[in-house]
Amino acid sequence: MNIFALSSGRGPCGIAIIRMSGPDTLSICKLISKEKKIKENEINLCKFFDPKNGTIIDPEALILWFPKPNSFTGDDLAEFHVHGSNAIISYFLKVLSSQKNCRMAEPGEFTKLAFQNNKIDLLKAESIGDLIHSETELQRKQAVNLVNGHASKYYDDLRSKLIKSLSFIEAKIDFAEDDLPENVLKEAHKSIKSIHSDISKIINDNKVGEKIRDGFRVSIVGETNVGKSSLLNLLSKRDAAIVSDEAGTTRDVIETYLNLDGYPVILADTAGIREAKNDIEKKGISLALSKFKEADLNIVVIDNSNKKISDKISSMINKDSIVLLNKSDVQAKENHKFDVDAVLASVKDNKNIDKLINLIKKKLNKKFSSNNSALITRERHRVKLNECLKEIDKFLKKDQNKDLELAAEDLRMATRHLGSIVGKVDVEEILGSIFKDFCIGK
Ligand SMILES: Nc1nc2c(ncn2[C@@H]2O[C@H](COP(=O)(O)OP(=O)(O)OP(=O)(O)O)[C@@H](O)[C@H]2O)c(=O)[nH]1
Ligand SMILES: [Mg+2]
Repeated sequence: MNIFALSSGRGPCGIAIIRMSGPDTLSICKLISKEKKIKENEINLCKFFDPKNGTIIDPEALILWFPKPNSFTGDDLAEFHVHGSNAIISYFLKVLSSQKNCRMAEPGEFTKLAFQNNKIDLLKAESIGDLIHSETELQRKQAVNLVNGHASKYYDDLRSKLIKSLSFIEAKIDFAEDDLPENVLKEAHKSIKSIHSDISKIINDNKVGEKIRDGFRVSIVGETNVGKSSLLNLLSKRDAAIVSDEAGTTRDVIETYLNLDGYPVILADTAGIREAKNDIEKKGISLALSKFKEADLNIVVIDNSNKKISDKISSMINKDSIVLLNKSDVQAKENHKFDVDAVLASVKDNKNIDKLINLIKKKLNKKFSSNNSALITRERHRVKLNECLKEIDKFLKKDQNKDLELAAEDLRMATRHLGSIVGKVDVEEILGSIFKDFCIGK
């Protein structure tokens, strides 16, 4: 079967790229271009025709032809660069779909083929997906690291170490005592313990990899009328929330996804904290408090012209919060001091908001910095690492003198779990879930 898809965005655009992979790629290239010879790994300037009636589809186009196995998918592959009008794209796709054994690719199918043909491992396949979907600089950097295979190498090395220890233990089972050096088991144990500690470190990383992929949770909290919704609107550059001088305007949680100077952030505006007068207000305040609790960082907004800060608000100021002393454009009645990070600003005049953004970035950076060479970017990796740890724990608890064979089985399981992160085993079950999020043409 041959697959094809529009790999670039929809038109109209300068150039559209249509990709095709499969055994008949070259013959189809020749058929639609009427070229007798297509140079491999080179750019071929050509025209494209409808083979049914000779109509010119595009008078000036390109074919990039990559014979297998040195192509992205590992199968024969071609890229057709055509002018990016919707009419040309539709005509071109229609011609391809009318060829024998040709069908539209499913989302991520080119990458899936690359994986099945051993061109890339699972981590790389996932990271290509992340790279395509990256919206902020931090996400792009993380995906580039993964595409470059740093994490794959780290997991592969850990797995090799585990297999080596396992082979010592199997040798101990298979051979008589005297044939093996005395401390073989001890060494294996030591190595397994160090693997255990390495994996634990990766797991206890504050979920930084997943946060970068999905967004850091930042909540805006404070009393009513202090300018919380105004801040959300300013940061998100749109009127996402209603702003008014009526106290208690915002009753629900309003969330927006932002690229905050390279940082992916899910910003939540919340109802003002106050004595609730009715059930709806009560509910709104309780939602605000739960957003406060689940946030990675809170911006506690205080009206600079207010005299007193309530106990409830004071209790919300902690190491995971930044105080935004808002309305610096009006006269302050009190000189508020805080022992956490604070910015005196005016949302109305957009004054010192850059300072606030820098502080948000600094705090997120500090809280989520990690020295690990492998960052967990998906729940799937976390689940596998936890399962691997569980098996190692089981192994370490067993009496090596009595249960060596059972202990070896624990290690075998641990190796499998670790291997399945990069895709060495148990592949089929996880394939579907990974590639379904891809776009068609990748
Ligand atoms: N002078 C001044 N007024 C501001 C500033 N920021 C917001 N305001 C005004 O303060 C009032 C309340 O603003 P909102 O953004 O609705 O405040 P809020 O905290 O969301 O209020 P609730 O939703 O009721 O909790 C509005 O009239 C805003 O225009 C500021 O920096 N300076
Ligand atoms: Mg509001």
